[in-house]
Amino acid sequence: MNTETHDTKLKAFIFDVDGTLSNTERDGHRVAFNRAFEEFGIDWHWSVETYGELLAVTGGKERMKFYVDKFLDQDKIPEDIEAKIPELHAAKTRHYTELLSTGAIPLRPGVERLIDEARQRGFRLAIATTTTPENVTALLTHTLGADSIDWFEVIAAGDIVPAKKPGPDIYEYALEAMKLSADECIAFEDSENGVRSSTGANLCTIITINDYTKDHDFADACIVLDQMGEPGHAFSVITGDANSASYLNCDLVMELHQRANAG
Ligand code: XBP
Ligand code: MG
Repeated sequence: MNTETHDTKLKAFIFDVDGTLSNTERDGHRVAFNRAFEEFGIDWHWSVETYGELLAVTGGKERMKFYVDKFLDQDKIPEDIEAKIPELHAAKTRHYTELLSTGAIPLRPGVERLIDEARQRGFRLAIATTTTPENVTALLTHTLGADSIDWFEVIAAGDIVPAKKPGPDIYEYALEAMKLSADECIAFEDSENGVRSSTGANLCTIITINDYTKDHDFADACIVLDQMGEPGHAFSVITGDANSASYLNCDLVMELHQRANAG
C-alpha cells in the first residue's frame, strides 16, 4: 500500500474537552458543583476523592442524580431534589464559567501547539464532549481567545445527543455533521468512558491520562501518553509505540492513524 496516499486520508482531529484539553474536573467542575450546592443551601460537599467516584457517570445533571441514588441515605435526600437538578445545574454552569473567566484553568501541555499545527496543516477540527456547550465556549475563549470557537467546525456537546459517553452517539454526531467517516478522523480522549465512546464510533484514539483516569482501562486506544508534551518537555509513553518521538505532533498523529487503519 502507498503510505503517502493512506496518510492523506486523515482529515480531522476530534477532541474531548474535560481532562483532555484541560484538567477541568477537580479544580473546575467539582468546585462549581460545590458552589452551586452552597448557593442552594444544600448540605453536600464533593471532595476530590468522592468526585473521582462520581466521574463514573458523565454529564453534570446525570452525576447529581447518581449521587442522590447511590451515595445518600434515603432520609438525607432533600425534598424535590429531582425537580431542582436542572436549576442547580444552571447555577453550576454559571459558577464554572465564572471560574474559567478568571483564567484559573489552563490548557494541558502541548494542546495549543498541536491545535495550531493542525490548523496550519489544514486538518479539520471538532469537539465531542458531554459537557454543556457554554462550558466549551468559555474554556476556548479564556485559553485560546474568542476567535478559536470558529476553528472548530463542529462543537458536539452536552444534551445534543440523549445518550452521553460511554455511548458512541456524540462522536457519531460529530462525524455525521462533518460528513466524514471514522477512518478519516482521529479522537483525543482522557478517560475510559471517553475511549469507549470514541472507539464505539470506530475512531482511532489517542489517550492523555490525568490523575483521575490513570488507572482506567485503555486497551482499545492506539496509544496512551501521560500528556501531549512539548519540545524540551517530553511525554511518557504508558502503552503503545511513539516511534521515539518525545512529544505529540501532527506527524506522530498521522503515523498512529495510519497504523490503526492499515490492513
Ligand atoms: C465531562 C463530563 C461532564 C463534566 C460536567 O466529559 O463528564 O459531565 O464533568 O459537565 P468529557 P456538565 O470529558 O467527555 O467532556 O456539568 O456541563 O454536564
Ligand atoms: Mg474527558
